[in-house]
Amino acid sequence: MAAAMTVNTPEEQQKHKASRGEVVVDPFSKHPLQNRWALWFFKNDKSKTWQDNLRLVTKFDTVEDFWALYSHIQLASKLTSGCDYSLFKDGIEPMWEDSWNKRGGRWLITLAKQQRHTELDRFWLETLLCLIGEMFSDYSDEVCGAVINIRAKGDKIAIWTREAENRDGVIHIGRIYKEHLGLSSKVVIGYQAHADTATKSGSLMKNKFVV
Ligand code: MGP
Repeated sequence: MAAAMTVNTPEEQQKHKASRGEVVVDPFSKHPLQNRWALWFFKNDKSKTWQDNLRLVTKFDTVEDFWALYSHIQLASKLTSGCDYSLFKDGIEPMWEDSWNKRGGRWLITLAKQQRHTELDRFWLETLLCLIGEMFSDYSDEVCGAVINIRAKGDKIAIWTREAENRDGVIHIGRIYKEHLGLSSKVVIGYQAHADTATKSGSLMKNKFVV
């Protein structure tokens, strides 16, 4: 007669090893991110208000769930014009009106039309990794999120920070961001306060800072 077999779950096996003082590396555990993030999608339907066109897709807080999501959704370059993705810290809505954004602004990367096929997806992935990897050291708390706008006139990517008057923080974030994108020192990027963006038309936009 066959002996009765004890089938332990992986969790039970880990506990048993730990109780014997063995070092346990849990192959099933995911790697937590410092923050939980929410991905939003905007699709331009002119019959609706701007806010009604904005939809929460999902939230994640581990490295593995980030990659699962990233590989599941359309690349930004494949979206139709008028669409946006936004990635914001959980609890912050991707709009100027949110209390975390209203005194803030954005480092804006404006792309030429042809860069959609050469740089856009790389820049956006790099932006996402800067956010979830908390790449801005002491100033990572200043970061609210990032937005990519797919537009026929030229795509845009921006990192939104919460306090446009925090000069040191804003400049630090801008410098590190530019470095991660691999932009040459000849390329100048500008930071604009949301309060100005919300009230002025594109060509009159004034940069508060540049790096
Ligand atoms: P946009 O989508 O940020 O850029 O803003 P786009 O389409 O390139 O247009 P441009 O004006 O920068 O050339 C387009 C419009 O969407 C704005 O003029 C607002 O009417 C609206 N909008 C954009 N944002 C980010 C917000 C927001 O945070 N709150 C509200 N209420 N409206 C917004």
